[in-house]
Amino acid sequence: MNLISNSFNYTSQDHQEYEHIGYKIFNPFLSQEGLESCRHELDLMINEKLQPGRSPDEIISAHHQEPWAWELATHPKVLDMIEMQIGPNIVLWSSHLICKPPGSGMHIPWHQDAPYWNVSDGLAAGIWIAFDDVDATNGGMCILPHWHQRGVLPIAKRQSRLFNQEIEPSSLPKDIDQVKVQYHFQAGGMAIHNTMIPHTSEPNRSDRWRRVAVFRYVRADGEHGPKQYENYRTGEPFDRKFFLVRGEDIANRNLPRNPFINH
Ligand SMILES: O=C(O)CCC(=O)C(=O)O
Repeated sequence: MNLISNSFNYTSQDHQEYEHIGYKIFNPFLSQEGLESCRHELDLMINEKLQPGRSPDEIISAHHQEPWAWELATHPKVLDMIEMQIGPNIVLWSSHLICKPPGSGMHIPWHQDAPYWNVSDGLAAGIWIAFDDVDATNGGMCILPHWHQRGVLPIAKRQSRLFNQEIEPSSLPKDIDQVKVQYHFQAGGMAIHNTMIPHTSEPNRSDRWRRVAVFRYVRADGEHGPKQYENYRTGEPFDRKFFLVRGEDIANRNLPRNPFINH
């Protein structure tokens, strides 16, 4: 099966635009059969495998367990794009399925990714894939174009389990509603955003699902900080793992290459 649309090709012009504006949207990205297959797998995960009581917008690093997510995150066309961003030695370190059910799902405050993670900032990259049509009403994302060039913005603490910090509101533009870009996606579309670009998303206020996957990568010689996640099926904690998905283990960390093979 062709997971990814034949029309998707990350060119050097796309890359220049991404570096300049700080984000870039590709629509379509998944092929029709790829989209259907991913949606089928997501339905199984949400309806049959998810630990009762766990929210479907907090499924973190399920690529350790779900071959379809691994296959998508490590697809050669995806890695070709990531290689243009961070070089040839690529580590996959996180996936997040942020599936906001109709009339629910979390509010994600304005934040920059890099200061939030304990992995290298300038050396990291990510990809955001929509499995449903996504817009302002069903919890779509907003970003501030060009703001990746402004360095780390002041941070305010916030009471929340998953996002316990946000950009200090006074550091955001006064005319934010005019300058922010609201993502409008058709199901199967994909976006990349610079790890320093401020972004946010609202709860899903519509009667439609908003299912999205975010995969994150870092260079093999970048900072690989520790963190614990919870198994989405059982709630059991497990350590963040760094998989070398392309290139060489240049920092000699004995990185595993695949979660489905015993190393
Ligand atoms: O998908 C969203 O709602 C927000 C995603 C996000 O914050 C991220 O990709 O860092």
